[in-house]
Amino acid sequence: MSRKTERSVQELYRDDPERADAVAFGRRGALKGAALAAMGGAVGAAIPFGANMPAGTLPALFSRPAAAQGSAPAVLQMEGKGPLILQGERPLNAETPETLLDEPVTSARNMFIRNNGGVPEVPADPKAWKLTIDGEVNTPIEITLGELEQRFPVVTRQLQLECGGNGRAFFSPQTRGNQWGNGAISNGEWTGVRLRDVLQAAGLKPSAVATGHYGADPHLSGEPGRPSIARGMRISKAMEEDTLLAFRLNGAAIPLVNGAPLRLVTPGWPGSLSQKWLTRIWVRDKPHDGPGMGGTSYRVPVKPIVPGSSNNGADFVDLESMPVRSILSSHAHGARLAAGTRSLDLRGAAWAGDLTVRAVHASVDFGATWTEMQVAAPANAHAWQRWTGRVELPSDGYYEVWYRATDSNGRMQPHLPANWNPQGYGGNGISRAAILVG
Ligand SMILES: Nc1nc2c(c(=O)[nH]1)N[C@H]1C(S)=C(S)[C@@H](COP(=O)(O)O)O[C@H]1N2
Ligand SMILES: [Mo]
Repeated sequence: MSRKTERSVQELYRDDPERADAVAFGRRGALKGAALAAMGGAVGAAIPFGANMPAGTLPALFSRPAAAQGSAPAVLQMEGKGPLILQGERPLNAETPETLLDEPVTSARNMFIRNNGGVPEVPADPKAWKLTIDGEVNTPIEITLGELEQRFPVVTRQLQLECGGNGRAFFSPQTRGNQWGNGAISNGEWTGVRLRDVLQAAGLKPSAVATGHYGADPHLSGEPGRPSIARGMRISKAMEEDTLLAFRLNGAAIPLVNGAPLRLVTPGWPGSLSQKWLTRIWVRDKPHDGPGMGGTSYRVPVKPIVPGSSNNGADFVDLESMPVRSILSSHAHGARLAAGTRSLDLRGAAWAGDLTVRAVHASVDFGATWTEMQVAAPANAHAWQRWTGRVELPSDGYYEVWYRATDSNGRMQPHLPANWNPQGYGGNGISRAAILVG
């Protein structure tokens, strides 16, 4: 069928889902007869499990964020970086396509980039980079990177680093910010010292309840000394053994855009707590109040609010441990496979903030039946988990691979992102990848 028809189905769903439903499905219910043929025409293939297609849901082929679609995504061109999806140039933001996250340990070149301001100059002597720890401590510390490495035990861990807005593009209505698909996630192997050890060396006062983080990146306004972002966390997270002051990634220097020469890695919590180009940790006697704190920033409603409504976030809470999510890295969304393909060997990763992943399931029949995948143990706490599994296909045609993970508390990714909030945090609905066979 023509491009025009594809566009009109897509547009109709976007503009008037009720009417689109009525057109595609007749009355609410399963796709049948002429309507099924029309939908098949729109996706360009027969739909073997079309009878299971849920009313009111745009086919995945049309519903992925524009940035993640095969059509014409802007691609990052940067030395040392792979073909990431460019989300914006000022500040620079780039997302990793799910298929580039097929590596068990994310390479530096495929690590997403999320900047709120500019990128600092390359330091002439990284070892001389200075970090200050002050505030509610007995002995404020000013220490160089070289001294940090000498003085404290050095550890290496695989750690998930996920933007608090990962999955934002799937919220409806649309929310403010980078329209990330599922690719604002990395699982690098970080080397550094534990923040805990350094805080203990400074000696926390009983009044120490939170941290505040500062980096050397210039604010886009050019105003000297104005932080582009300065977030902080409760002290218990700062004292966790996987919260690192990191100075190496995958055994090599950290790329400048990813925070060299020194950054926080606060795994499992919003990536904004992993301050790059780290210069100062201010230990606070109350929750930190820098840019990126309070209001609707990195905060989610306690009681659901009306999607699309405005809210000052006064009754919201900070998003802390990230919710369970999965990615499919073996097959690109929109992939076309050879006629006669009758099974798919699927592969991906899943993670769940401070928790672990208990199960991953995949469906190729619009959720009527689910196949349990094999989920590997994490390399260490706070590393993501790889999953693999096979699904069978009865014939050529249009399929959607739906994939969803369940965390160690038994919470499963919801059908659609829930708890809508104005800046689109914590959305972790089930993902759907369109696959065409033949
Ligand atoms: N100094 C500084 N640190 C920062 C940011 C920033 O803009 N400036 N962005 C944060 C956000 S929102 C995220 S998601 C992570 C992204 O880390 P990455 O760019 O290395 O992937 O860095 C965090 N640390
Ligand atoms: Mo982020």
